[in-house]
Amino acid sequence: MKEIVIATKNEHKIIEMKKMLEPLGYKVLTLFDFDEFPEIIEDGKTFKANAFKKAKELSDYLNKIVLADDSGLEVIALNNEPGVYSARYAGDTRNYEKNNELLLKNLKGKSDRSARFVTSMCLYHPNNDPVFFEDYLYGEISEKHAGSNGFGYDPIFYVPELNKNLAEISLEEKNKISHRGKCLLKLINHLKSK
Ligand code: ITT
Repeated sequence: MKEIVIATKNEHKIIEMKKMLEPLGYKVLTLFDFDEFPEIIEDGKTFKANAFKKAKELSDYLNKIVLADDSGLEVIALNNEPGVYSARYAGDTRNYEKNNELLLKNLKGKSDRSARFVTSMCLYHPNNDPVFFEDYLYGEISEKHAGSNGFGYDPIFYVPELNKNLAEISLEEKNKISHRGKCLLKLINHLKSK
């Protein structure tokens, strides 16, 4: 069986990514399978730099093919914040509720609420050049929370075409339109062409 290691411990991402990679016949391993591996410090200035760092460090350690994803939210009226700091916008620990509250507070009174999710992926092969993919989901930050699916900023991210917030749609629907889903599709097409 073909094997791919995804460089994450984010359980929501793992579910989203497994759902798309397993039907292609991949055995998907995650950082949970290599618990001894130390936490990777995401100190890059761009999503791409972080994705590369995560993929390279883990691949160098395991000598396996690694896929790393770095994602986040860019809000136009906040000079593209929280950006690469999306996970720790409201502080050091990953707290989705606090992050959302802070974002809504910082956007209070602003008329432009447009935003986009970004996913940058790096596929790192021990013997080949790294391959990069990127994709986006455009929308708006809503005034209020809606829905309980997904994770992170999903409850406050409004998708105009669906007239819904991301947390109101199913995982299948999210994967069809999301930054990560579309990015994975690019990756899958690349893997199929090999
Ligand atoms: P790993 O680095 O271990 O993969 P992470 O949670 O830190 O997990 P990222 O750095 O890629 O993941 O993402 C940063 C944050 O961006 C994440 O904690 C969420 O708050 C937000 N985010 C990313 N993708 C999202 C999505 O599809 N929906 C909602 N929020 C998302």
